[in-house]
Order: sequence, then structure tokens, then C-alpha cells
Amino acid sequence: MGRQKIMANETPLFNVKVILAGDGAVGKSSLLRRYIFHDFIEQHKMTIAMDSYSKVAKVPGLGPVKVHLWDLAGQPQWAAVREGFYLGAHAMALVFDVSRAETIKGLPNWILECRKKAPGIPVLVVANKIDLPPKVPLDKIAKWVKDNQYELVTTSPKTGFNIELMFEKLGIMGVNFVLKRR
Ligand SMILES: Nc1nc2c(ncn2[C@@H]2O[C@H](COP(=O)(O)OP(=O)(O)O)[C@@H](O)[C@H]2O)c(=O)[nH]1
Ligand SMILES: [Mg+2]
Repeated sequence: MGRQKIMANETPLFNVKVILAGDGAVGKSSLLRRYIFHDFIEQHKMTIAMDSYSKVAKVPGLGPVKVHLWDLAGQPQWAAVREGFYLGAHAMALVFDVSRAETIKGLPNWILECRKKAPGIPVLVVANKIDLPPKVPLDKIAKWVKDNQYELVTTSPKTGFNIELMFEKLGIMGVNFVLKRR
């Protein structure tokens, strides 16, 4: 009986699908790797099309939420395959690299690409590699995020900074999106 009760309590009430998007080498796979495997590797290996992982996350106030994380390949040559991956998604992490200014240019296009297949999906903008000296106008980005009702988090999978917070936010945003559409 006791055992059954524990298992029942741990059954996730929600399943959410989360997309990790952003240009190549901004750190999408590293964010996932830090969250799932608690480690970090310096060497960059391009993601082939997509990788996916799931994790039961404890979201405060909601209990266990099963988060299905889809790590997309950001390079332009994967654009056609990416389209199908957005279908049925509940939240989007849009990652850029604070040490490479060119990675902020494409942010609006990433949102357009994703929202074509997942209309109205909530967006968490992720300012990654915050352990490095920033070369982007973070105040302007914060204003753009606020004006568009996105959310923002600064992270570093290298140091582990804000990794749990990032995925917790995505869980909450995903659940809210599921509830809104019920
Ligand atoms: N200094 C630093 N390097 C990072 C960080 N996150 C990722 N990297 C490095 O950036 C490169 C690209 O990372 P990767 O996760 O493969 O990027 P992806 O193409 O967006 O999946 C790798 O060499 C990582 O080691 C970070 O927070 N700080
Ligand atoms: Mg990758």
C-alpha cells in the first residue's frame, strides 16, 4: 500500500515538450548535458539533426512534470528537418552566446520559425556563456524580452550557473501553455 502510494505520487501530472533553439555552437547541447548528466565538455560536436532526452522535474507548486527536451541542430543546413520538430511543443528555449554578438541577430527569426509550427509558444531567451566577457548589449536584449513578453535567464553550463532555474522555468512555462490550451 505504502509503496503504491509513493509511486502514485510520483506519476507526472503533466508532459511537456520543450525545444532548444538558437544558432550553432551557442551552447544548447551543453545546457542539456549539464542539466541531465551534470557535466561539461569543452569540445564542440555539431548535433546531427536533433537529440532528445526526458527528465522528471520537480516544479514547485506542481509536483513532478515530465519534460521532453528536444535539442535541435542550429546550423542553416538543418532548417528543413527542424520544421517537424516544433509540432506539439509547449515551450521554447532560445539560446544565444553572450560572447558572440552575431548570435543575437537571428533571434527573431528563430521565434518566427518555431511559431509557424507551434503558434503562441512561450519563449525563454537564454543568455548563455555568462562566464565569458559579454560582447552584446544585455540591457537592450532585456528590454526586447520585456516588450515582447518573453522571459530571460542568464546561464553557464561551464560553471553550472542557473541551469536548474532555466529548466524549472521551462517546465512552468510549458505547463501553463498546456493548461491555457485545454
Ligand atoms: N566558456 C563557455 N563555453 C561554453 C559554454 N557552453 C558551451 N560552451 C562551449 O561552446 C561550444 C558549443 O557548445 P554546444 O553545446 O555544442 O553548442 P550547440 O551547437 O548550441 O549545441 C562547446 O565548445 C562548448 O564547450 C559556457 O557556458 N561557457
Ligand atoms: Mg548541439
